[in-house]
Amino acid sequence: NKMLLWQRSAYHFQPEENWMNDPNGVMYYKGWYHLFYQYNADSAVWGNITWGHSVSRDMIHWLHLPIAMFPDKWYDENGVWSGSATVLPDGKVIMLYTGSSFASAQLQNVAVPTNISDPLLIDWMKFESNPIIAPPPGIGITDFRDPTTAWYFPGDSSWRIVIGSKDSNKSGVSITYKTEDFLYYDLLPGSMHSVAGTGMWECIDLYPISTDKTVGLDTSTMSGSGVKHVMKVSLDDDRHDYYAIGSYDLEANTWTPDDPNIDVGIGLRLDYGVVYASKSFYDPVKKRRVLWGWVPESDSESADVLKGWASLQTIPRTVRFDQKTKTNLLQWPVEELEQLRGRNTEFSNVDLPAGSMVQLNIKTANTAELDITAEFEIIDQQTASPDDVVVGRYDCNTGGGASGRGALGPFGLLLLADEGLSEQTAVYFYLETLPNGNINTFICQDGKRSSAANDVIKSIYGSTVPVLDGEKLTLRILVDHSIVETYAQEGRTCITSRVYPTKAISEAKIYLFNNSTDTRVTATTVKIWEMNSAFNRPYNFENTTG
Ligand code: DQQ
Repeated sequence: NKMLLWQRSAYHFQPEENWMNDPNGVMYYKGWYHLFYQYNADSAVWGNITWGHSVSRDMIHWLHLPIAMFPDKWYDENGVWSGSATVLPDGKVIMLYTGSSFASAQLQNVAVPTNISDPLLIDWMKFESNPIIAPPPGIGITDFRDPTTAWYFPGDSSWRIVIGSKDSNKSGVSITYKTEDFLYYDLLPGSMHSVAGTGMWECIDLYPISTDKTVGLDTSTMSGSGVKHVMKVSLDDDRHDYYAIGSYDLEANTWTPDDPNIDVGIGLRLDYGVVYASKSFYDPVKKRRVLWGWVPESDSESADVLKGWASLQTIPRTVRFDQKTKTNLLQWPVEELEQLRGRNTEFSNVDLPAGSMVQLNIKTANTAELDITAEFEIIDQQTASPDDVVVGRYDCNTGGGASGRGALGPFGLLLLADEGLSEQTAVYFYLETLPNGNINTFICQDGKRSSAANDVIKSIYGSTVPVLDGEKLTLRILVDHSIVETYAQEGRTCITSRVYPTKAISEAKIYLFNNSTDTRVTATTVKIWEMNSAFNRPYNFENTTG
């Protein structure tokens, strides 16, 4: 089936077949980036979870290795669930993960490489003393999972990890353990942080960021000037990743958000599309923090079974503090992605009067594999009529999408469009005027008309994006068959969604559009690169370079 084959990605990570979910144990080791992932080797639906394993020199081209861990012990018989890697100062690697036991209790375990001189880390050994942590009193046996990377506390020469859970009032909580040897663990009193009403916290990530430098920080960098800590949680109840920027007090083991109104789980989302269960690591080679996220399917389970696979990972993203706004992270595709950029077409100063649409003729028929950057400027900004001035009126999901019309938007791009425009995926800005005259800028991704199929989820995703005085409106969009990833204003707000066109699968068209009622917009520059495919294949053990 041509349509189903088309849906496979050309440069996003995916196994050759079957089901994948969370990224696990991401790290750099002896020249290779390692990605492990929740993997069902038997079918395209979740179940029988093992740890898939792939390696890469650049996080773009991947070589698949044998499965690293199987559910072969009583304590992980029901699945080798998510976990994280810690690379110790002496080079040893510790893998902490959750086993779902034969009785479905969530138990924490340790695995280590059998041979640490093997850069590929093919064979793994589970500790004799597993499980090393069982749910503490007051915590449900099925609400205790996904240990983090450990960080070092020089104060008492021990390591700390956190594990997510919920308490009896359905507050999300992070539970901390300390260990000196990764064999014995002590529960620290209290909870490092908790937020009422957020439910089970899956896949917690806690890491330092620099507020005055652009480099990333090793997970054990705890203090020093300009160090803040990001806490990220994946909310099981609403299936989204949330983060907040705050301070971590290592002595007291408490994390406090900078702004309690946008605490973790109730404020900023890592991605306003479908990304879930993300995890970051520190890359010592390029001194940066890199983040991965699971991108599930939005089609039906039967379609997944038919095509024989399900899920992608996001393009690895560098993540750092936004030194301009000081309120959010900046996420951006790792620079290595740019080596895949091929033929390029550029447009400048495309005039977009209110109600206009301009087709972009690009020098490729391969409109399913693109990297696009675009900048917009508003000319003749209309003052909104008093009727338009209602705070909080606009919302991407209910705002009428790309075809709704307002005084100051929507305007942006139509991608993966077929000849008659019956199929199209729109990425656009929408500006809302507030009573004080300030502007609220939204970035939205409209998949309502992305497919003629009726067994796929078609939504409009998005949120506000900070725009500072004098800034143009900027976008970067990665199109890779069934995935569209949008980064607005250098990655202040990100949206990733899945699309399943039925007609716009060959020679799809691209348009610029401005659907506002009376504002003129200029697309000052639009650059479109055709992307080359990244190889993504089994490791060749006969050839030492893979
Ligand atoms: N996926 C894993 C769990 C985790 C969940 C199981 C998040 O460890 O909480 O496949 O997607």
